[in-house]
Amino acid sequence: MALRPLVAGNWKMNGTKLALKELAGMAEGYDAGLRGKVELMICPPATMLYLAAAAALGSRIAIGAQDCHAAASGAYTGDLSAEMIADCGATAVIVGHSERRQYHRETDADVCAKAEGALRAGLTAIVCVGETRAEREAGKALAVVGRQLARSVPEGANPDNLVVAYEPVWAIGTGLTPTAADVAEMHAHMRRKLVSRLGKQAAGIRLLYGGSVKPSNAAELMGTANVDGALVGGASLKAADFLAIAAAY
Ligand code: G2H
Repeated sequence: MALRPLVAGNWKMNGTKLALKELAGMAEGYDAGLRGKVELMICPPATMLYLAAAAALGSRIAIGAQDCHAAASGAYTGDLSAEMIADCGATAVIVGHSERRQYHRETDADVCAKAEGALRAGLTAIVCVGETRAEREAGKALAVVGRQLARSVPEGANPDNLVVAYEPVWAIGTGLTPTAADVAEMHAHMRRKLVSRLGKQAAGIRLLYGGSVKPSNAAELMGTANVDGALVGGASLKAADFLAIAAAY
């Protein structure tokens, strides 16, 4: 079954509201011919969520956040709940990105709690998983990612509220990418794990590849079995690059 592809841009900690002009360029290109083929999403910094959601209105480019707190509200200075993100007009949130796991020491249990928060607030959770270079070289990539999936994906996940992004840590922002065969092997593994846990419906959960996706490698990655889209970092900051990746479908 071919799923409707999703190309999501993760702007990370880049940009001020001036960057919204890139979003306008993306909306223009999307409406000019891509809309029927692929879903687009931009995940800007939280400071831009409200403005981005308002700017994206009408273009049907979805807006997502890059992280959320697990709780709905409370004394958590500096944090944002999934409910607040939804209140901005966003429809999704990335959880468990390796930069959060690495720099904020987030565990699989933390990621699962955040994903539960996302589902509670009616958002789609984009759960990120991926092995380090040492884990891949030790032949442990499939086991590591299988374990992350088992522990990070919440009960109640389904194709309408869950997207999984496979992002090998060693490929993020480095220009390195795994071979298409490695990506195919990992995505087939993730699909099997999700189906065995969540049942046949998990065939409809979109599995994105992320890590140094750019216009020059998008077609090969996107043409790989069980790759239902991309999570794009650096190359999502400019409308021309992001649209070229989306057009690779
Ligand atoms: C991986 C990816 C976006 P980049 O983090 O999530 O970033 O495409 O810059 O490697």
